[in-house]
Amino acid sequence: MSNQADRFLWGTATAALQIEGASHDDGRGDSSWDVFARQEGNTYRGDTADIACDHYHRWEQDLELLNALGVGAYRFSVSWPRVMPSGRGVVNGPGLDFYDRLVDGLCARGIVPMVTLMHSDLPQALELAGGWAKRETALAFAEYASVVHRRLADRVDLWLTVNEPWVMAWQGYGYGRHAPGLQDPRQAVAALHHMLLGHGLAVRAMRADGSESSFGVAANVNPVRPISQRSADVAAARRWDGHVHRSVLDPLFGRPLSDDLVSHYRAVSDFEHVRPGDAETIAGSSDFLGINYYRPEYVGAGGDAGDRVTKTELIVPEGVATTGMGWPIDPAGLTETLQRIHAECPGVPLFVTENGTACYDYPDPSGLINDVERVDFLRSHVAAALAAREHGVDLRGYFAWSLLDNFEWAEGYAQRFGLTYVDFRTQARLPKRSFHWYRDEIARRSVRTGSAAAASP
Ligand code: IFM
Repeated sequence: MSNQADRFLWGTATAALQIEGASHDDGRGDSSWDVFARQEGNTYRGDTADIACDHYHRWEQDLELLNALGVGAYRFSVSWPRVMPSGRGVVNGPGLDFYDRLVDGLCARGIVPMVTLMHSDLPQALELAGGWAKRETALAFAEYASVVHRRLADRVDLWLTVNEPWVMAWQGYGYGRHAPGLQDPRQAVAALHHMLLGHGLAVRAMRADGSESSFGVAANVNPVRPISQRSADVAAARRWDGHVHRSVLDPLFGRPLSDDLVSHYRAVSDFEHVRPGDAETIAGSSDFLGINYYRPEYVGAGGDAGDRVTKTELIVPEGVATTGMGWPIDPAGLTETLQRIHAECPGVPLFVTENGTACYDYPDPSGLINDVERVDFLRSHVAAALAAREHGVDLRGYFAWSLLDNFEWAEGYAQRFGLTYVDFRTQARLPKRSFHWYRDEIARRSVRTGSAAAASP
């Protein structure tokens, strides 16, 4: 990996669709999520990403927030439909210029940029042609990736191709909770394959450009726990783990899909979308891996209400503390996850590319946001990440999700993940108590530009 990636990076993360707004400015095309959110019933109270945090116009103010936070790195995503409104072919100059300015602004402040190329906002023109269920989308992704890389690679070393491919494939094409809202497991299996293929093709294209860049995927990884030691529940947990994690990590790191997984997917897919050579394109294409960690999942053998593909059911055990999203809070699960991936993918540097919590935040009469739950969450999870590092995991950085409250997909603006409170009526930014805690924590560890030694507890 490149020099920048060798240092421990404390950062924060966002995604284009969740913060930028300006959905029709300067030639941007619609993404599948813009269209999905505008359809009744798909998001909380019909919230859309049309304005979001208006970051497209307020980016300099947001860079000042990063500066005040003292982060060494910032992970953001590029909006494909802003750069290529139809997904392929014509490049939208003003769209690409925006990211050029953003990267310049980060570099001027001594903040290392980490770029994600695809964070759920597929150009709608490609979605209408079949989206990720079609192979052509993987080819188009490689073209788009190369366009962005050629423009920014002189200043950006760290590149994430796709964010949470399992979530995009299954929540989008399999379970219908995210764009494009399909409930078709067959398409979900194909979509996941094409996202991984798109990653491999994009990395190949970007490597051909010649640069110091390092490439990875940001994968959602949770510890999967059976709800009991009954053999049916233990087997269900293994199936769910295969479905959510091994389906992504095995192809990426050159392992064939395990038999148990293939037999479940065979019930819904003929695998005709897989071509000779795909496995080789996908394998060996990652210089590092991003881990998005939020919670453990408790799994039991499913009844009718559960997942039809894997015959499993997700259950939150009684008495377990949860976040605003209803997700169990478990910092030890982060240490466990990092150690697991380190063992399964030896020699692969890791980043925690997302970690955070949704709380019911509100400003008190004096304008202070006293989000003590988030401070507790971050404190315990930072310690958990560093514990993994002490146990030998090659962890290179930690990115808190998120810099700003933002558009939380189907939850709209109801769930706030930010270190900074956003008043969505006025677009005022109010740093929360957790912002100040994280700032002090970073300063205490003296890693503004990432000295690895400073990551001591
Ligand atoms: O907001 C999302 C992000 O876009 C992807 N990872 C999970 C976050 C919280 O749900």
